[in-house]
Amino acid sequence: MRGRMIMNIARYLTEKIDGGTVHITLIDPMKQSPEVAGRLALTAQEVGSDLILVVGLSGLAQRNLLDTAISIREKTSIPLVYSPAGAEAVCFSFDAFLFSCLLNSRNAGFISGGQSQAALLLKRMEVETISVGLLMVEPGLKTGEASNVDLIARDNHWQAASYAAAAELFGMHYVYLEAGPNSAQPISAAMIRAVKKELSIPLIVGGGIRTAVDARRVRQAGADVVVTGTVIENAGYRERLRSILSALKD
Ligand code: 1GP
Repeated sequence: MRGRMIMNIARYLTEKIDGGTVHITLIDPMKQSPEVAGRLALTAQEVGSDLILVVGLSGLAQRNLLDTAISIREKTSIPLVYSPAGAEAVCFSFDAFLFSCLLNSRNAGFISGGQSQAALLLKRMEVETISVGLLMVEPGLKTGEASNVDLIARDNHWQAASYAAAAELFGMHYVYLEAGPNSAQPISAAMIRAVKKELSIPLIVGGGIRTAVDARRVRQAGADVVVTGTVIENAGYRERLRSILSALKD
């Protein structure tokens, strides 16, 4: 059963980052039942993941979100955060909300439109929000297509660093470099280094991180926070996740 603690998630993350690289386990509620989502989150916690991030993509049903949040909360005690796409599905069984702006989308709905639908609700509920400047890098895959992104080329380090610097100047708390869920490879170490060099806010990196080698490379290049999703959906996920965690935390 989840030992419930009122916690400031921004402070929790800052302290964790000060102590090393943070790992986030991403769960898409549309990919499995709430029961299974709870079990996956428990495994993530057992192998040392620092936080569970539930993503609300278009088409997510309110009921599914609620049941997934309840199931994860019942089984885990690490922070549980929700990243809503808008106001289509929102529930307040979370410790904080990621308030993300997809900076390189061509569609204003992904930059501020969806966010504005949820903003007043989040303010009135007085929940903690953490603002994130999200940057989609090649290949982007389905998520990149669905969000009509002007993808940053894998080797265009200057463009990635420029967007990241803009996020910082906008006052965002984090920059998130995303290669797209299930990407064949993670963001390159060279791009991570180039972005990190220009930033004084923490850097999150995700997409295509499957192995300890990937995780170590991303960490050594300068990622403060590493996000994995797909790895937990496949057979043998406990061991895979365990080796990713040891590459991040050793
Ligand atoms: C995290 O969206 C990604 O940033 C998830 O990517 O599924 O490839 O781990 P993977």
